[in-house]
Amino acid sequence: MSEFKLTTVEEFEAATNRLLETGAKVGADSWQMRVKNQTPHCKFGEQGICCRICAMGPCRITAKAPRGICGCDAHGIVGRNYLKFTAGGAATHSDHGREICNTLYHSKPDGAYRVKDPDKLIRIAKEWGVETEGKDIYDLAHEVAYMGLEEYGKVFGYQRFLDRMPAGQKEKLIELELAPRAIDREVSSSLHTAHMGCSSLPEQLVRQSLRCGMADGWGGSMAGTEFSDVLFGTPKPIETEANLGVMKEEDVNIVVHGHDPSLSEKICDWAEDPEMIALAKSVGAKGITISGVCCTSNEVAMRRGIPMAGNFLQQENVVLTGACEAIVVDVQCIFPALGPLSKCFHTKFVTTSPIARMPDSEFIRFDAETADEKAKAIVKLAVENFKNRKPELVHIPQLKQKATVGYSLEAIVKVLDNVTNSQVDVTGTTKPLLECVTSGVIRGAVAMVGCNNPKVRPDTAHIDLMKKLIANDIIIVASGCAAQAAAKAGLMDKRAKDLCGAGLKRVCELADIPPVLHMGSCVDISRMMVLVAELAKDSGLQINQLPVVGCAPEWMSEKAVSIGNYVVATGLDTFLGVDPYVAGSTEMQYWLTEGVRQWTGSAYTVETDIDKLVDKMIERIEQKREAIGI
Ligand code: BF8
Ligand code: SF4
Repeated sequence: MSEFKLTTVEEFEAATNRLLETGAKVGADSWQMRVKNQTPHCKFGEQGICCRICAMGPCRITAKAPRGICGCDAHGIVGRNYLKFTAGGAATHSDHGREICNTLYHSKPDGAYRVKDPDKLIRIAKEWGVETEGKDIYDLAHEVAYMGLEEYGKVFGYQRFLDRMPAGQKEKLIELELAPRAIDREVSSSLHTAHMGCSSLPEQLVRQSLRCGMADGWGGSMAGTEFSDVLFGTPKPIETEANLGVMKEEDVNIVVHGHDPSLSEKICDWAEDPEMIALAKSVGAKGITISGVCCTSNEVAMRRGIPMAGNFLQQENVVLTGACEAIVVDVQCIFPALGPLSKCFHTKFVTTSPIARMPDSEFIRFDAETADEKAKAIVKLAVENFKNRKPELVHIPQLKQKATVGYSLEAIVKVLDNVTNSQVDVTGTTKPLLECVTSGVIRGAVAMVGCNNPKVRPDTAHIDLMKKLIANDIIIVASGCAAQAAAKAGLMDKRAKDLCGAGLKRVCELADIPPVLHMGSCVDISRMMVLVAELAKDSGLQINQLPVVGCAPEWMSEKAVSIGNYVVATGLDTFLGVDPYVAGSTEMQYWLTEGVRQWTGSAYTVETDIDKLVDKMIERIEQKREAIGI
């Protein structure tokens, strides 16, 4: 086995720079150039103090003009902007979850979508009080999927998944008006609260932001995760590779990008079809390689071992290799830049959802009923495009790392069962993990999530933070583009255990795991919520007492703010490396970083100095340990 070495950010950047040279040859635009054009950013927007929610404005707050025309002050404007930002994110994740419920509702024994994990379906059905005895698995799937869809518009009551919380927490959230009702209601109610002439009181704007986030985390995202597992299988540890070097010059390269596994799973199925492989050979390729970008990549990596070409700010790079026959997208985090960029190469930019239509793309509408036919057509289109490659533009940076991915909650519980020598039958609980934490072998855990953002040197914050945390015996569960940063660096290679402190290294050896556990895509942060709920139940503590924190050092999207709100509302302190446009209001800063603690026992910390951010996290974890006497 070759010697193990992490890939550095400098190596990532050298590879990108080489690709940008190709881009320059063909006159391609890049995000690096657009950042320069957009900098410096508008100060009003940056501080959140520009309001244009009614046509008397736009109003901008300055020392001379401390109120908008309606009299709203900076705190109200920043707060309303923050709530609208949250609503955008919660709507987006939740609509993804709704699509998955819809796909499950259309599953058939002989159809494009089948139930791959019937045990999980039965577990959820029982949890929801559905009779399962003697029922056909597809009848059950349709019944549970329908109930899942009803969670979006239920007339009364709260999200069903809240019953997974430790005793008393749901009731407390109801009392505080933080428990999410119907998912769509929380999104609508947020837009109503933030409408002209409604709330301008920071306390209420923050309260509704948390509640709306909770509708995402314990509603839409959780449905997305759970029913994706039912349809496509609950992830188990699986080997894969990460970074642009996973693309193969001799193959037809199809890159899947976006979020909903309903599309990417079908593209993967058809890329394995003998007829398609024969077609690829007939056009001069050796075969077909699928790789992924962003969360859809996480989805297919953890269920099928499909390699990860990269994360958010690497999406243009896959086209710049000159070896991408098609980049196939569904929804979210897709740069409209991919349209014009693809036109500089032979790449087909295929959009598939009416939710995400873009200029300069080929639109092939994808849906559950015609999934196979459409996926086959897309794969065929890519294969036939191989002959249009311009060999002089082809350059695939030879950077990649091995990664073990697929640590669903179920998988984590299973692998950690091997760690303790406890005589008690602990199978199926988080007790082995708790024993590692209480004994101090592991000091705590960090949920590392989120995106890339040009405001932070891409991937540096993720990688530097993770290295320091694991060296301090803090285990990491990662999702989204944070997970891909770790995989590209090599932190999901089991050999990265040598970078850990002695305690975590021992756990990694005994359980045969890497120190950074890939827990999936961004909707899968709901897996992390169930994990902490289980840890709390098994330890007899509240979630907010656990030595666990959340961190999004390079976040950029509305979804990330929605996530942050539900992670805080669930009880975990959350550390951000990018300010969520609240610098313009001391009151909003107070509510997010201190005020919410009276409700949830947790709050945000915003720190753009990454060294300080990691030290603050470690300090918080140690404080939590001390408070519970471990
Ligand atoms: O949902 S981490 S850049 S890909 S928003 Fe987007 Fe951010 Fe990546 Fe997935 Ni999540
Ligand atoms: Fe200006 Fe008030 Fe209208 Fe906002 S709601 S644009 S602050 S008048």
